[in-house]
Amino acid sequence: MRLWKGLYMNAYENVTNAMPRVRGVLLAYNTNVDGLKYLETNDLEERIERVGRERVFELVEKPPGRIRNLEELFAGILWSITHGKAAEWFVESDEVREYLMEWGWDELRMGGQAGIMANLLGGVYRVPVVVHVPQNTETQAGLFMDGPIYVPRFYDSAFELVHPREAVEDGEDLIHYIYEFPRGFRVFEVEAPRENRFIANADDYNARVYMRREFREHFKKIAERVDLAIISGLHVLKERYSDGSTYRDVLDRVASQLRVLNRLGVKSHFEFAYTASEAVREGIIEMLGNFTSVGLNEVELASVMEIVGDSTLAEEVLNGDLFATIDAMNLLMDETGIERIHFHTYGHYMALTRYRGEHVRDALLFAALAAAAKAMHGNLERLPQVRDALSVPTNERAFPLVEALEREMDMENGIVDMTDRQLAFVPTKIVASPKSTVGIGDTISSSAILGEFARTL
Ligand code: 8BR
Ligand code: GLC
Repeated sequence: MRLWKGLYMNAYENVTNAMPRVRGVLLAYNTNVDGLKYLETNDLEERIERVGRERVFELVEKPPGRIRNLEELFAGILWSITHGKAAEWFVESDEVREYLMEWGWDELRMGGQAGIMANLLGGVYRVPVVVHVPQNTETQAGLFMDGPIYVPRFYDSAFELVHPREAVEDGEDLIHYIYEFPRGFRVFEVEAPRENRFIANADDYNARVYMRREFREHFKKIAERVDLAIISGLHVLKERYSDGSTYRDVLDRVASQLRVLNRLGVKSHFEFAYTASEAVREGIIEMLGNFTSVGLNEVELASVMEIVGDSTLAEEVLNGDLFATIDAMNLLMDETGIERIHFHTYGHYMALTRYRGEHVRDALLFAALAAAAKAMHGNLERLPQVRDALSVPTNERAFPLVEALEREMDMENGIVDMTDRQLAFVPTKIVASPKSTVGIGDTISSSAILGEFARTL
């Protein structure tokens, strides 16, 4: 498939040439510290034996979805390994938090969608970004790369944007303990069917989508500095909190900020993440029409279909059925009125848009290069790393899907023209032994929306 090689090269050039046109991107709300640990079989088995192997295995069958003791912590880790699936549970016990801190990490990294995108867009792509950082402690601030990355600071009514390292404050380190394992990783009789991670989330701020005062009181001044906003972090919302407030209070605040963005003509992208609560998911779907764009993976699209479609369609999406996935994207667009839906899965991405143009496909190709570079290096530091990903082979397993789309929908060069919509499809680059997987989804979605948007300026 020589075609894709040429398309990939052009896409890289087109997108990187256009990026300097972007004046600013707002990234909110979740920024935290990720403590990454690459699991080791012996260490993990010993720890599980110590808390009681039998009990832990029982809990894997009935996953509690939160962590109140060590048995639940290890059940979460084992559940992820057994299924090869990502999961994120809250740590509700101080004792477990202490244990996690002592167990430690191999590497501290920027975490949270907003934080990860800030380093990518500002630090690697050099596009100015304003980022929401709930607790800008020394550890947190130290994880920001150099570059045009800013947090707002207000003095009375005066306002300035400074790099997070110039705005360090006292506060709590919001640590998410990330346990990464490779495909084939073994613990006792369990073997991981694919690489993934389990997250033990010990963070009381992002859990409630904490919004800093500057963002609540001066949002308009911040919004005036940007032409694109990427919103994330709502997936962790609970239906009700102990002080009587609910997820609705948070969604209302987000909706009012969205109105400000829309009035100012700022384009907005919502980055979906797996949202356990159905009520919260429904609340988010109701708001989607006020965004320009949404990004999601197969698990997330299926979970949305449970609400706007039916469980059969959800199941088909989850099983990777291409045409069912396209139906689901169309249905989501019908139901919400949103202009752009970007779907990513292992091996290919699609974008359904209410407008046309090769820039949509090019942005997906650029995003696939960024994802491959991220998988290869764990942390992206320089734009040439993205360029180097051109040498990673294009995923041949997606070629039958390309042929099916060419046959059934007259796709040409990755683009399907529909009466009032366009579908772009790209086979991606897959790195054989990825360093880690956390943050790749964020890299894909933010690179694609930025890459596409830059070319419209
Ligand atoms: P989510 O976390 O939103 O699911 O995004 C993860 C994405 O990372 C997948 O959809 C897939 O496209 C990409 N990815 C994974 Br996982 N492993 C990869 C690899 N080894 N090379 C390139 N992309 C990968
Ligand atoms: C979630 C996690 C965070 C991680 C991010 C990566 O937001 O809470 O720790 O960095 O996902 O996508």
